[in-house]
Amino acid sequence: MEMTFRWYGKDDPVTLEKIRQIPGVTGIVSAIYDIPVGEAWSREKIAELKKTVEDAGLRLSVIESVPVHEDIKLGKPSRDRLIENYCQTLRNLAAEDIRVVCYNFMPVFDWTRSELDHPLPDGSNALVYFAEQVDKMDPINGELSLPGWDASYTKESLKEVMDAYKEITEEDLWNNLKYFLERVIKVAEEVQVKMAIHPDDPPWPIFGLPRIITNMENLERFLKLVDSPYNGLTLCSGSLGASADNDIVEMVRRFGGMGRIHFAHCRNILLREGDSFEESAHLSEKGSLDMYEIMKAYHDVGFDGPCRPDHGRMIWGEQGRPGYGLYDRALGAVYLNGLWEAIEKNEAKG
Ligand code: DNO
Repeated sequence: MEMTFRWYGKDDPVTLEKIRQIPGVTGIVSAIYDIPVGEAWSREKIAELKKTVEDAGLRLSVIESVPVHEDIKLGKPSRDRLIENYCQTLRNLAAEDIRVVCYNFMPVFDWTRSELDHPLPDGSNALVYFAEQVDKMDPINGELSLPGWDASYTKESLKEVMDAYKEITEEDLWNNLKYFLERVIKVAEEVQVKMAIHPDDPPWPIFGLPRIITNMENLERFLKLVDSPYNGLTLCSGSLGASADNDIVEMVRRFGGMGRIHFAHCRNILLREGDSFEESAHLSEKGSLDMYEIMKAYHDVGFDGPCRPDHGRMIWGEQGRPGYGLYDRALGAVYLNGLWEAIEKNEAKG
Protein backbone atom coordinates (compact mmCIF):
# COMPACT_ATOMS: atom_id res chain seq x y z
CA MET A 1 0.00 0.00 0.00
CA GLU A 2 1.23 3.44 -0.87
CA MET A 3 0.02 6.34 1.26
CA THR A 4 -0.89 9.33 -0.87
CA PHE A 5 -2.34 12.80 -0.38
CA ARG A 6 -4.49 14.93 -2.62
CA TRP A 7 -2.94 18.16 -3.86
CA TYR A 8 -4.93 20.76 -5.79
CA GLY A 9 -2.01 22.21 -7.70
CA LYS A 10 -0.02 25.39 -7.35
CA ASP A 11 -2.91 27.36 -5.82
CA ASP A 12 -3.39 24.85 -3.03
CA PRO A 13 -2.45 26.42 0.33
CA VAL A 14 -1.39 22.92 1.36
CA THR A 15 1.93 22.89 -0.47
CA LEU A 16 3.94 19.91 -1.65
CA GLU A 17 6.65 20.93 0.80
CA LYS A 18 4.18 20.52 3.67
CA ILE A 19 2.83 17.25 2.34
CA ARG A 20 6.33 15.84 2.13
CA GLN A 21 6.72 16.31 5.87
CA ILE A 22 3.80 14.04 6.72
CA PRO A 23 5.49 10.82 7.79
CA GLY A 24 4.75 7.93 5.48
CA VAL A 25 3.19 9.92 2.65
CA THR A 26 5.08 9.34 -0.59
CA GLY A 27 2.49 9.77 -3.32
CA ILE A 28 0.52 12.68 -4.72
CA VAL A 29 -2.97 12.57 -6.11
CA SER A 30 -3.64 15.50 -8.39
CA ALA A 31 -5.03 16.68 -11.71
CA ILE A 32 -4.71 19.41 -14.30
CA TYR A 33 -7.33 21.95 -13.41
CA ASP A 34 -7.10 24.47 -16.23
CA ILE A 35 -8.08 22.29 -19.18
CA PRO A 36 -11.80 22.49 -19.98
CA VAL A 37 -13.71 19.25 -19.39
CA GLY A 38 -13.77 17.23 -22.59
CA GLU A 39 -10.46 18.38 -24.05
CA ALA A 40 -7.47 16.09 -24.24
CA TRP A 41 -4.64 16.71 -21.79
CA SER A 42 -1.37 17.33 -23.60
CA ARG A 43 1.67 15.31 -22.78
CA GLU A 44 3.59 18.54 -22.05
CA LYS A 45 1.15 19.62 -19.35
CA ILE A 46 1.20 16.19 -17.77
CA ALA A 47 5.00 16.14 -17.82
CA GLU A 48 5.05 19.57 -16.17
CA LEU A 49 2.76 18.43 -13.34
CA LYS A 50 4.81 15.32 -12.85
CA LYS A 51 8.04 17.28 -12.70
CA THR A 52 6.63 19.72 -10.12
CA VAL A 53 5.64 16.80 -7.91
CA GLU A 54 8.92 14.97 -8.35
CA ASP A 55 10.99 18.09 -7.74
CA ALA A 56 9.33 18.22 -4.33
CA GLY A 57 10.51 14.69 -3.58
CA LEU A 58 7.16 13.00 -4.14
CA ARG A 59 5.63 10.74 -6.77
CA LEU A 60 2.63 11.53 -8.93
CA SER A 61 0.72 8.34 -8.18
CA VAL A 62 -2.86 8.96 -9.25
CA ILE A 63 -4.79 11.38 -11.39
CA GLU A 64 -8.01 12.36 -9.66
CA SER A 65 -9.89 13.09 -11.77
CA VAL A 66 -9.99 13.06 -15.51
CA PRO A 67 -13.58 14.35 -15.57
CA VAL A 68 -16.15 12.82 -17.88
CA HIS A 69 -18.03 15.35 -20.02
CA GLU A 70 -21.79 15.55 -19.39
CA ASP A 71 -22.50 14.78 -23.06
CA ILE A 72 -20.96 11.35 -22.52
CA LYS A 73 -23.16 10.72 -19.50
CA LEU A 74 -26.16 11.99 -21.44
CA GLY A 75 -25.29 9.89 -24.49
CA LYS A 76 -25.29 12.85 -26.89
CA PRO A 77 -23.90 12.50 -30.44
CA SER A 78 -20.87 14.60 -29.50
CA ARG A 79 -19.78 11.83 -27.15
CA ASP A 80 -17.68 10.01 -29.75
CA ARG A 81 -15.35 12.96 -30.16
CA LEU A 82 -15.22 13.51 -26.39
CA ILE A 83 -14.47 9.85 -25.71
CA GLU A 84 -11.68 9.97 -28.26
CA ASN A 85 -10.22 12.95 -26.37
CA TYR A 86 -10.52 10.99 -23.15
CA CYS A 87 -8.62 8.09 -24.71
CA GLN A 88 -5.94 10.48 -25.92
CA THR A 89 -5.55 11.77 -22.37
CA LEU A 90 -5.05 8.18 -21.18
CA ARG A 91 -2.39 7.61 -23.84
CA ASN A 92 -0.60 10.79 -22.81
CA LEU A 93 -0.77 9.89 -19.11
CA ALA A 94 0.64 6.44 -19.86
CA ALA A 95 3.45 8.02 -21.85
CA GLU A 96 4.40 9.81 -18.63
CA ASP A 97 4.08 6.56 -16.71
CA ILE A 98 0.96 7.46 -14.77
CA ARG A 99 -0.94 4.28 -14.12
CA VAL A 100 -4.09 5.04 -12.13
CA VAL A 101 -6.94 7.34 -13.14
CA CYS A 102 -9.89 8.14 -10.91
CA TYR A 103 -13.13 9.51 -12.37
CA ASN A 104 -16.82 9.47 -11.60
CA PHE A 105 -20.05 9.13 -13.50
CA MET A 106 -22.29 11.31 -11.33
CA PRO A 107 -24.64 13.52 -13.33
CA VAL A 108 -23.74 17.24 -12.95
CA PHE A 109 -22.80 17.32 -9.27
CA ASP A 110 -19.86 15.62 -7.64
CA TRP A 111 -19.96 15.05 -3.89
CA THR A 112 -22.65 17.04 -2.15
CA ARG A 113 -23.03 18.36 1.38
CA SER A 114 -25.49 20.70 3.05
CA GLU A 115 -22.91 22.57 5.13
CA LEU A 116 -19.16 22.93 4.80
CA ASP A 117 -18.26 24.18 8.25
CA HIS A 118 -20.63 22.61 10.70
CA PRO A 119 -19.29 23.05 14.26
CA LEU A 120 -18.61 19.82 16.13
CA PRO A 121 -18.64 19.62 19.95
CA ASP A 122 -14.81 19.56 20.10
CA GLY A 123 -14.58 22.96 18.42
CA SER A 124 -13.61 21.71 14.97
CA ASN A 125 -15.66 22.17 11.80
CA ALA A 126 -16.77 19.43 9.49
CA LEU A 127 -18.62 18.81 6.29
CA VAL A 128 -22.12 17.49 6.92
CA TYR A 129 -24.99 16.15 4.88
CA PHE A 130 -28.31 16.77 6.56
CA ALA A 131 -31.03 15.35 4.35
CA GLU A 132 -33.69 17.86 5.38
CA GLN A 133 -31.37 20.73 4.39
CA VAL A 134 -30.40 19.13 1.09
CA ASP A 135 -34.07 18.63 0.27
CA LYS A 136 -34.53 22.39 0.57
CA MET A 137 -31.47 23.26 -1.49
CA ASP A 138 -31.86 24.84 -4.88
CA PRO A 139 -28.75 23.90 -6.82
CA ILE A 140 -29.50 26.29 -9.66
CA ASN A 141 -30.32 29.47 -7.75
CA GLY A 142 -28.76 28.61 -4.42
CA GLU A 143 -25.64 30.04 -2.87
CA LEU A 144 -23.85 26.84 -2.08
CA SER A 145 -20.99 25.92 -4.34
CA LEU A 146 -18.99 22.89 -3.30
CA PRO A 147 -15.31 22.38 -3.93
CA GLY A 148 -16.07 19.33 -6.06
CA TRP A 149 -18.60 21.10 -8.23
CA ASP A 150 -17.75 22.33 -11.69
CA ALA A 151 -17.56 26.10 -11.30
CA SER A 152 -17.70 26.80 -15.00
CA TYR A 153 -21.51 26.61 -15.23
CA THR A 154 -23.58 29.74 -15.54
CA LYS A 155 -27.10 29.60 -14.09
CA GLU A 156 -28.47 29.09 -17.60
CA SER A 157 -26.08 26.33 -18.61
CA LEU A 158 -26.65 24.55 -15.31
CA LYS A 159 -30.40 24.66 -15.84
CA GLU A 160 -29.97 23.38 -19.37
CA VAL A 161 -27.89 20.40 -18.34
CA MET A 162 -30.23 19.57 -15.44
CA ASP A 163 -33.18 19.71 -17.82
CA ALA A 164 -31.39 17.36 -20.21
CA TYR A 165 -31.26 14.76 -17.44
CA LYS A 166 -35.04 14.80 -17.10
CA GLU A 167 -35.08 12.47 -20.09
CA ILE A 168 -32.43 10.14 -18.66
CA THR A 169 -33.40 7.12 -16.59
CA GLU A 170 -31.05 5.03 -14.50
CA GLU A 171 -31.00 2.43 -17.26
CA ASP A 172 -30.02 5.10 -19.80
CA LEU A 173 -27.17 6.12 -17.54
CA TRP A 174 -26.02 2.49 -17.30
CA ASN A 175 -26.10 2.23 -21.11
CA ASN A 176 -24.13 5.44 -21.51
CA LEU A 177 -21.59 4.24 -18.99
CA LYS A 178 -21.23 0.96 -20.86
CA TYR A 179 -20.74 2.80 -24.15
CA PHE A 180 -18.00 4.90 -22.55
CA LEU A 181 -16.27 1.93 -20.93
CA GLU A 182 -16.34 -0.20 -24.05
CA ARG A 183 -14.23 2.41 -25.79
CA VAL A 184 -12.08 3.69 -22.96
CA ILE A 185 -11.12 0.39 -21.34
CA LYS A 186 -9.79 -0.93 -24.63
CA VAL A 187 -7.29 1.93 -24.67
CA ALA A 188 -6.62 1.61 -20.93
CA GLU A 189 -5.64 -2.01 -21.54
CA GLU A 190 -3.41 -1.11 -24.46
CA VAL A 191 -1.50 1.54 -22.55
CA GLN A 192 -1.87 -0.10 -19.14
CA VAL A 193 -3.66 2.56 -17.17
CA LYS A 194 -5.99 1.32 -14.45
CA MET A 195 -9.33 3.09 -14.49
CA ALA A 196 -10.90 3.54 -11.06
CA ILE A 197 -14.47 4.83 -10.89
CA HIS A 198 -15.36 6.77 -7.76
CA PRO A 199 -18.70 5.88 -6.20
CA ASP A 200 -21.50 8.39 -6.02
CA ASP A 201 -21.46 10.56 -2.95
CA PRO A 202 -23.92 10.31 -1.34
CA PRO A 203 -24.88 6.94 -2.84
CA TRP A 204 -28.46 7.86 -3.75
CA PRO A 205 -30.12 10.17 -6.29
CA ILE A 206 -30.07 13.89 -5.46
CA PHE A 207 -31.85 16.87 -6.99
CA GLY A 208 -33.83 14.44 -9.14
CA LEU A 209 -30.69 13.24 -10.92
CA PRO A 210 -30.01 9.53 -11.28
CA ARG A 211 -27.06 7.94 -9.46
CA ILE A 212 -25.96 4.36 -10.06
CA ILE A 213 -22.54 3.67 -8.50
CA THR A 214 -24.08 3.22 -5.11
CA ASN A 215 -24.08 -0.28 -3.63
CA MET A 216 -22.70 -3.82 -3.78
CA GLU A 217 -25.05 -5.03 -6.47
CA ASN A 218 -24.40 -2.04 -8.70
CA LEU A 219 -20.65 -2.26 -8.21
CA GLU A 220 -20.84 -5.89 -9.34
CA ARG A 221 -22.87 -4.82 -12.33
CA PHE A 222 -20.39 -2.06 -13.10
CA LEU A 223 -17.41 -4.41 -13.09
CA LYS A 224 -19.20 -6.75 -15.47
CA LEU A 225 -20.03 -4.01 -17.98
CA VAL A 226 -16.51 -4.50 -19.23
CA ASP A 227 -14.90 -7.37 -17.44
CA SER A 228 -11.29 -6.26 -17.54
CA PRO A 229 -8.74 -5.81 -14.78
CA TYR A 230 -8.32 -2.26 -16.08
CA ASN A 231 -11.96 -1.52 -15.29
CA GLY A 232 -11.81 -1.03 -11.55
CA LEU A 233 -12.86 0.98 -8.53
CA THR A 234 -11.84 3.80 -6.29
CA LEU A 235 -13.31 2.30 -3.17
CA CYS A 236 -14.34 5.31 -1.11
CA SER A 237 -15.34 4.15 2.35
CA GLY A 238 -17.03 7.43 3.21
CA SER A 239 -19.10 7.74 0.04
CA LEU A 240 -20.42 4.20 0.10
CA GLY A 241 -20.51 4.16 3.90
CA ALA A 242 -23.08 6.97 3.93
CA SER A 243 -25.61 4.24 3.35
CA ALA A 244 -25.88 1.94 6.36
CA ASP A 245 -26.80 -0.89 3.97
CA ASN A 246 -23.31 -0.88 2.49
CA ASP A 247 -20.81 -3.11 4.23
CA ILE A 248 -17.44 -1.61 3.35
CA VAL A 249 -15.38 -4.45 4.80
CA GLU A 250 -17.28 -6.93 2.69
CA MET A 251 -16.79 -4.75 -0.40
CA VAL A 252 -13.05 -4.50 0.16
CA ARG A 253 -12.82 -8.26 0.59
CA ARG A 254 -14.95 -8.97 -2.44
CA PHE A 255 -13.66 -6.45 -4.97
CA GLY A 256 -10.13 -6.26 -3.57
CA GLY A 257 -10.00 -10.04 -3.73
CA MET A 258 -10.87 -9.79 -7.43
CA GLY A 259 -7.99 -7.32 -7.92
CA ARG A 260 -10.46 -4.65 -8.99
CA ILE A 261 -9.77 -1.94 -6.38
CA HIS A 262 -7.16 0.35 -7.86
CA PHE A 263 -7.39 3.19 -5.37
CA ALA A 264 -8.51 3.28 -1.74
CA HIS A 265 -10.16 6.36 -0.24
CA CYS A 266 -10.19 5.75 3.48
CA ARG A 267 -12.24 8.06 5.63
CA ASN A 268 -14.78 7.73 8.40
CA ILE A 269 -18.23 9.22 8.71
CA LEU A 270 -20.75 9.41 11.51
CA LEU A 271 -24.20 8.33 10.42
CA ARG A 272 -27.21 10.28 11.70
CA GLU A 273 -30.91 9.49 11.48
CA GLY A 274 -32.58 9.59 8.08
CA ASP A 275 -29.91 9.66 5.38
CA SER A 276 -27.82 12.25 7.18
CA PHE A 277 -24.19 12.14 8.22
CA GLU A 278 -21.25 14.11 9.56
CA GLU A 279 -17.70 13.74 8.36
CA SER A 280 -15.90 12.70 11.49
CA ALA A 281 -12.20 12.29 12.21
CA HIS A 282 -10.64 9.17 10.69
CA LEU A 283 -10.38 7.32 14.00
CA SER A 284 -12.82 4.38 14.22
CA GLU A 285 -14.31 5.46 17.54
CA LYS A 286 -15.25 8.86 16.11
CA GLY A 287 -17.49 7.55 13.38
CA SER A 288 -19.65 4.69 12.18
CA LEU A 289 -17.01 2.79 10.23
CA ASP A 290 -14.49 0.39 11.69
CA MET A 291 -11.30 1.63 10.05
CA TYR A 292 -9.25 -1.17 11.55
CA GLU A 293 -11.45 -3.80 9.89
CA ILE A 294 -11.34 -1.91 6.61
CA MET A 295 -7.53 -1.70 6.62
CA LYS A 296 -7.32 -5.32 7.72
CA ALA A 297 -9.48 -6.32 4.74
CA TYR A 298 -7.16 -4.39 2.39
CA HIS A 299 -4.21 -6.11 3.94
CA ASP A 300 -5.79 -9.56 3.72
CA VAL A 301 -6.52 -9.21 0.00
CA GLY A 302 -2.94 -8.13 -0.63
CA PHE A 303 -3.82 -4.58 -1.68
CA ASP A 304 -0.69 -2.81 -2.92
CA GLY A 305 -2.19 0.22 -4.61
CA PRO A 306 -2.47 3.85 -3.54
CA CYS A 307 -4.57 4.87 -0.55
CA ARG A 308 -5.43 8.31 0.72
CA PRO A 309 -7.14 9.90 3.68
CA ASP A 310 -10.03 12.11 2.74
CA HIS A 311 -12.18 15.02 3.83
CA GLY A 312 -10.51 16.22 6.96
CA ARG A 313 -12.23 18.44 9.46
CA MET A 314 -10.89 21.95 9.97
CA ILE A 315 -8.93 21.92 13.19
CA TRP A 316 -6.48 24.16 15.04
CA GLY A 317 -7.93 27.23 13.35
CA GLU A 318 -6.95 26.20 9.87
CA GLN A 319 -8.69 28.02 7.02
CA GLY A 320 -8.83 26.52 3.58
CA ARG A 321 -10.57 24.35 1.07
CA PRO A 322 -13.40 22.52 2.89
CA GLY A 323 -12.42 18.92 3.47
CA TYR A 324 -8.95 19.52 2.15
CA GLY A 325 -6.96 21.24 4.85
CA LEU A 326 -3.61 19.92 5.97
CA TYR A 327 -3.91 18.97 9.61
CA ASP A 328 -6.79 16.57 9.91
CA ARG A 329 -5.95 14.77 6.69
CA ALA A 330 -2.35 14.43 7.89
CA LEU A 331 -3.62 12.92 11.13
CA GLY A 332 -5.72 10.59 9.00
CA ALA A 333 -2.74 9.48 6.91
CA VAL A 334 -0.63 8.81 9.96
CA TYR A 335 -3.44 6.93 11.68
CA LEU A 336 -4.07 4.74 8.62
CA ASN A 337 -0.36 4.04 8.34
CA GLY A 338 -0.31 3.16 12.03
CA LEU A 339 -3.10 0.66 11.59
CA TRP A 340 -1.28 -0.79 8.58
CA GLU A 341 1.99 -1.19 10.46
CA ALA A 342 0.25 -2.94 13.33
CA ILE A 343 -1.64 -5.25 10.99
CA GLU A 344 1.52 -6.12 9.04
CA LYS A 345 3.57 -6.82 12.14
CA ASN A 346 0.85 -8.91 13.66
CA GLU A 347 0.53 -10.98 10.52
CA ALA A 348 4.28 -11.43 10.28
CA LYS A 349 4.28 -12.88 13.78
CA GLY A 350 1.54 -15.29 12.73
C1 DNO B 1 -14.27 14.22 -2.93
C2 DNO B 1 -13.69 13.35 -3.94
C3 DNO B 1 -14.46 13.40 -5.22
C4 DNO B 1 -13.73 12.62 -6.28
C5 DNO B 1 -14.44 12.53 -7.59
C6 DNO B 1 -13.74 11.57 -8.49
O1 DNO B 1 -13.60 14.74 -2.14
O2 DNO B 1 -13.52 12.08 -3.47
O3 DNO B 1 -14.55 14.73 -5.62
O4 DNO B 1 -12.51 13.21 -6.53
O5 DNO B 1 -15.75 12.19 -7.44
O6 DNO B 1 -14.04 11.85 -9.80
